[in-house]
Amino acid sequence: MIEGRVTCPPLYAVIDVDACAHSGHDALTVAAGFQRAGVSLLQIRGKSIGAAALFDLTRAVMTTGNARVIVNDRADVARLAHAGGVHVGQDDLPPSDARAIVGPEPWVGLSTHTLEQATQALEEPISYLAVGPVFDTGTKLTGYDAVGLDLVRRVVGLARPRGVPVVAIGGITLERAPRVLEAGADSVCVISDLLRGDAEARAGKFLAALGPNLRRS
Ligand code: TZP
Ligand code: MG
Repeated sequence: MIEGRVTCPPLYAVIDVDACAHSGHDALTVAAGFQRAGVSLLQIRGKSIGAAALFDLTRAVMTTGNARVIVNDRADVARLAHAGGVHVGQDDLPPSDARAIVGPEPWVGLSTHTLEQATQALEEPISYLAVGPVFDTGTKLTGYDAVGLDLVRRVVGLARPRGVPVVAIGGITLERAPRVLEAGADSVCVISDLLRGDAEARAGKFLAALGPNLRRS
């Protein structure tokens, strides 16, 4: 069961607290810069921080612009922060439980890594479906090999008739991003390549490269 159809913009930027620290960026500054650049969908990912710090960062990011802010892993934090949604993985609370916590309006996104997981995901009350890692990435050890653009195409083939947007993640660079949308993904979800140099300028380059003409090719 899908709760309601949503539209994902071509760029879904993830503010990963650890990736920001490792590259010398301040997470809140990055979030503000992304929003100035025009990013309208953000995820806050804080694997090494506690729930209180994740809540504080989420609330702070929500005051720096109008982007929809999705909280990684923690439906409780998303609800308490009145965030725009929660993103869960295969080992987190199942989407039905996350949905029960956040309620009907906020988005619930789910990570998948195989065609079987994607098929199962479409029976869940999700707003969008993520698939990856599309390419090799140093950011997260998912335990899965890179799935490639072929799985993206297959998942899009399953999800589009159901009206569920597909978000592709993993190893997506500025150079690769247009090909990912050409494969049918609605959005590219990016962590590390957005932190190369000036994050605001990098986000602007992604947005310029991912013109509306490339969506839903
Ligand atoms: N899930 C699958 S790959 C990945 C996540 C969270 C990491 C993506 O990071 P990057 O730096 O954009 O490859
Ligand atoms: Mg998770």
